Amino acid sequence: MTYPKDLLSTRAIIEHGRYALIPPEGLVNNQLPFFEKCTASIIASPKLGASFVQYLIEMEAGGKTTKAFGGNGIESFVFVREGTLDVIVDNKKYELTQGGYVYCPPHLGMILENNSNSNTKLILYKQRYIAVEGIPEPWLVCNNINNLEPSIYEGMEDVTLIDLLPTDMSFDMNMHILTFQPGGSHPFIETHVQEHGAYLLSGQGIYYLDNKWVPVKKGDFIWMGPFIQQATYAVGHEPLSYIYSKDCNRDPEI
Ligand code: UGY
Ligand code: MN
Repeated sequence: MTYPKDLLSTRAIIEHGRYALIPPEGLVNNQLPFFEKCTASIIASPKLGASFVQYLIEMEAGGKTTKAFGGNGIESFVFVREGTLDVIVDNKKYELTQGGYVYCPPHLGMILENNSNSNTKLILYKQRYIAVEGIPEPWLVCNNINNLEPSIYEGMEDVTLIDLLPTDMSFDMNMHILTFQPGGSHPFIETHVQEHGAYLLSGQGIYYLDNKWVPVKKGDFIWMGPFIQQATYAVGHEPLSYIYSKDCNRDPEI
């Protein structure tokens, strides 16, 4: 790093409690307890207004966590953006490659290990599970997005959706991947109670957030709070694709 050639500027937009756009250029690395040979950027937390915590983690070769992440009522999720990862839950090892993921239910925690010779890039997520009497707890899910068949989104051939977790009442969250071919868009501007933590895996677009159009691209993170107006048009030459969280299957408390 050296002095910039021009005035300092940023595309980041932070509206506490409403929404945020966090581009990769502004990310700052943190050290976390029990994460060895890892750098972590915390991209969403209750301090922003989110009900969950989301991280971008880079694990060096030999990097690992030395204490279980999640458990005691906290459900967790890890997705491999680049490289490979071993995830150990309940003494069982799950070997992930790029596109692989593990969802860990709230009574279990996961240990992460990079046993390869190169860096691994992860998306990590945790939130407090909302139990409902009479509904069984969710179960561990391990898969790779390359094994899942995308479905056509809202009848639009150039937009596809992948659900990473089961659409079962036991689950109070899901992770999805939406992919828009250039020129593709949402069918309408959404306004809904659910939050999203969205990480852009590829492409470029113009995103409608809180009644403003904002340019976005690969590597950006968008937090959308409850009832924030949202939709996108994909632009450029590559599909716009993002992985996003969504809370589901629960009746809000009053
Ligand atoms: O599932 C969703 O709510 C999704 N369509 N939202 C979004 O892409 N902003
Ligand atoms: Mn939405």
